[in-house]
This record gives sequence, C-alpha cells and structure tokens, in this order.
Amino acid sequence: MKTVLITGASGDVGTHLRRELAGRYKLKLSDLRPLADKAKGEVFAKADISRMADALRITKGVDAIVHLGGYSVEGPWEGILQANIIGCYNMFEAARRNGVKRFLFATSNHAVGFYPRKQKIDHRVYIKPDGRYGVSKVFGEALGSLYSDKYGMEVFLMRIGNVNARPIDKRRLSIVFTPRDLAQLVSIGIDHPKIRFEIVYGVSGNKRSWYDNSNAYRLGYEPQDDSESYAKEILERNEKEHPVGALYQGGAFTHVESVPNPAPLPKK
Ligand code: 15L
Repeated sequence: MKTVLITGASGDVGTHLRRELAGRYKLKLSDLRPLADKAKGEVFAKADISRMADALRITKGVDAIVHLGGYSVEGPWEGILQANIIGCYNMFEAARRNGVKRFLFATSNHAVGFYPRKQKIDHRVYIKPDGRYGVSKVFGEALGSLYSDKYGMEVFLMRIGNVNARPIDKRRLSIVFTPRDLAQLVSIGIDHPKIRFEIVYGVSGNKRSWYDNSNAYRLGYEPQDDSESYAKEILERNEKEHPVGALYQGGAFTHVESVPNPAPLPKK
C-alpha cells in the first residue's frame, strides 16, 4: 500500500480527503494546527512548512504528496507569502531532496479567476490570477513545471473549484467539487502510471461548468456528481452578485482584498 502524505490535513478539504481515502493508502498527515479525531492507522506530524526543516521531516519515506497546506483564500500578503510561496517552495524542494516521485498540488480556480464566465477554458489557457492568493497558486504551478522538467518529478496540478457536498450559490453551481469526486481525481493523481506534468480542473461533472476538463477525462476521471439538481433552488433565490464579481469566474476574489479565512492560522 502506498504511503501518501497529505499536508493541510486539518482543513476542510483535508478532512474530506482523509475520510474518502481511508483504507486505500497509508495516510501520513501534517498540519500547523492540531488534528481532530485521528483515525486508526493515520500518522500525524505537526509541521510549519514555511520552515525547510519541517518540510524535510514530513516528506521522508512517502510515495506521494498531496499538498493542500497553505493559506486558502484571498488575504494579507504576509500570510500568503509564508504559507503559499515559501511553504510551497519548501515542499517541492523537500520532496526532491527526499526522492519523492509523485507530487499532487492543490492549485485553485483562482489561478485563472479573471477569465470571463462566458468563456470556456481548458488546461492550456494562459494564467489569469484574480488576487495575491491566485498569484501564489500560479507560483506553485510554476514550481510544479520546473520540478517536473528539471528533476523528473511527476506532478499533478488540480485547479480546485469549491469542495463541498453541494453548491452553495450560483457561482458554485459551476465549480462545486464533491468529496467523492475529489477522492477519485486525487487517486488518479496518485496512481496513474503515466503522469509527468498534468493540469486538471478539480470540479464535479457540472452541467454549468466553465471548464473544458478533457485533460482529466483523458486520464480516466469520471465524475459522479453534477450540481444541476440544485440549480432551480439556487437560482430562485435571486441573489445579487457584485457587478464585477458576476462577470468573472473568480467571483468576489476579483474585487475584494480579503475574504473570510475559513480556518485562521494559529499564532506562532
Ligand atoms: C478557493 O480556492 C478556496 O480555497 C476555497 O475556500 C473557496 O473560496 C474556493 O476557492 C471558491 O472559489 O469557491
């Protein structure tokens, strides 16, 4: 059984993934925050990935890394710099030094958030980040490209939409990514024998998707869920969207300086 390190394991996405992947891989988990309810067989190591020593410690002896850890929304530069720029570099570099071959990175729809909603985009479009957070995800994607080309690392970049069991608003009808679809895509990223460098969209099979996710389908992804059954109910709410946010895929990230951080980082 492969040993898989999940960073950011205490967060929302990490919590879903632990549950969905239990029994399929030997899970090694890390986070800056404590881990609630560690399951049998799970190994947890507290780590601050903005420190190289910590990154080196947690990446030892694993077959694959699912790097979720970091600042997960638009916010102040200092937090993004430490977690998503320095921390992400440390993770790739520590993986290289420890000989970890497979690296899955949770990039985000916000790496391309300034594409208009009326445009369908695939994995080949030029980046269009919608904030400092989006730029930090593009930085991680660039690291993935470098470590794949220069060091032969097998890199799987997932531009994740919104991980949730159901869409919470009109925008999320296009980008919701259910936990079981997330687990399926992550498993492809871990197990597919022919990955060198791939970009895929981490979204369910949503009818209203603004992504051409053919690259994920080519690799065998068959999403089980489609948000369409929630469309009527959500659209009937007639929620007002900001006129700028309503134009772009990234929504509010295109016009605010910060959005509430679902999981504030503990003070050091
Ligand atoms: C993201 O990248 C965030 O991590 C997540 O919290 C959501 O805000 C999501 O994007 C989104 O666009 O809905």
